[in-house]
Amino acid sequence: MSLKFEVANTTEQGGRRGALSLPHGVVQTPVFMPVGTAATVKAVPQDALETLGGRGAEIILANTYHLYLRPGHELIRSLGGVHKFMSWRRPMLTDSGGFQVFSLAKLRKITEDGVEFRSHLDGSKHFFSPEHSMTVQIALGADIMMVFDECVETPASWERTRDSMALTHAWAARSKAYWEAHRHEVPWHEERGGQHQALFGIVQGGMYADLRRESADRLVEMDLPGYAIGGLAVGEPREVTREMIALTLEHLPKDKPRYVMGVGYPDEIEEYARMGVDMMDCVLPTRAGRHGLLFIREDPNDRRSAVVRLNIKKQDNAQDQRPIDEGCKCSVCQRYTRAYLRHLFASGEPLGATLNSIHNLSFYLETMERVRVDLAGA
Ligand code: PRF
Ligand code: ZN
Repeated sequence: MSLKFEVANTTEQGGRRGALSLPHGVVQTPVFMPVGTAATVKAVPQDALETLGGRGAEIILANTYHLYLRPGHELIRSLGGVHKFMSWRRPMLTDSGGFQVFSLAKLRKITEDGVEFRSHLDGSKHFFSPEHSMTVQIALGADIMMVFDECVETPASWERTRDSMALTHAWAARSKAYWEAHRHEVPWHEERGGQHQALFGIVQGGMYADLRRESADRLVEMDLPGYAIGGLAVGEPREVTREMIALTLEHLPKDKPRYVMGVGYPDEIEEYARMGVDMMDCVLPTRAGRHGLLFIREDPNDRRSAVVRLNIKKQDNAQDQRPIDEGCKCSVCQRYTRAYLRHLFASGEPLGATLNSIHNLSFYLETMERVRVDLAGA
C-alpha cells in the first residue's frame, strides 16, 4: 500500500481528523506542510524541523522546477532520491513545476504538448511536459507527486479559464498514464517493499463555479489517490477563495485527501481545515520570518485569540526582555528575547532568519495541532 487515508472523525461543518500513511511515515491531518523549495526549508535545519511545535513537521514540500534546474534530478536520482540527498526521513511532496514555470520562468511558450521556458537562474532554454514533470518527480522520489497543470492568471475570462482548465485535464491524464507506466522507477522502490509514489490531481477552473465543478468531476473520474485545489490565493478576495474551496470540496470524494495549494495566513489555514481541507502549504511562515515578521496571539495566554504580527525590527523591541510570544512553546520563545532577535535582524545575522522561521513554523504547527484536537471531537 503506497497511500492510505483514514478519517477518524468528521464534524458537522465537514472538518475531518485523519491520518495519511505514506511510504516514509504517517501524517496526522489536517496538516500544514512547510515549503522546502530547493530541498531545504529556508534557514531551518532538518533536526529543527523534526521537533517544531511538538511532533515536528510530518511532511514537507519541495519543488520540481527548482530541483530540475539546480542541482538536476539526475544527480539527485544517482544519490538515492531527495530524501537521502537532504537527509529527510519523513514524507515529502513535490509540486509539479506547473505553477513555478508560470510564476518564475521567463518567455514561456505554451502548446498542447507542454511549456517552453527560460530559466530564471541563467536564461537557458528548457521544455516541460506532463511526461517530463513525472520523469523529474519520479527521480526525486517524494511520497506524493502532483500532476503537471496550468494555473491561469487572475483575473481571466471564462473562455480563457475554460481553455486552460481543459489543457490541465489533458495534462492530468498524461501525467497519470506516465506515472502508471513508470512508477516502479522511483529510487526507493525495492528498499521500501515495492511501494511507489502517489499522484494527486489538481482542480483548476479559476473563479468560476461551473468550471470548478466540471474540473473536480473530470479529475475524480481519473480515480487518483488524492486531489488538490489549485489556482487560488492568486490575488482574489478571501471570500472568493473560501467560496471556491467550499464548492470544490463538495465535488471531491470524502475518502481521499484534499489539499489546497499555497495558502495562507494562520487564520485562513485554520478556517479551511475546519471546512474539510486535509493538507495545505505556504511559504508565508518562512518568508515572513526572514523579513522579521513574526506571528503571535493578541492575548498570549489565549491561543484562540486573534493572530497579530510583531515586526521585530522596530526600535521598541530593542530593550524588550520578553520572548516573541509568551504563550508559545517553541524552542525560540523558551530561550531568546525580542531584544536579541531585533539585534540579529538589524545586524543581518543569519541566525535571525533561522530563529524567526522556527517560531513562525511552530506557530503554524501549533495552530494545526489545536484544530486537530477540536476536529477529533469528544
Ligand atoms: N498549481 C500548482 N502549484 C501551486 C498552485 C497551482 O495552482 C498554487 C495556487 N495557489 C500554488 N501552488 N501546481
Ligand atoms: Zn515561539
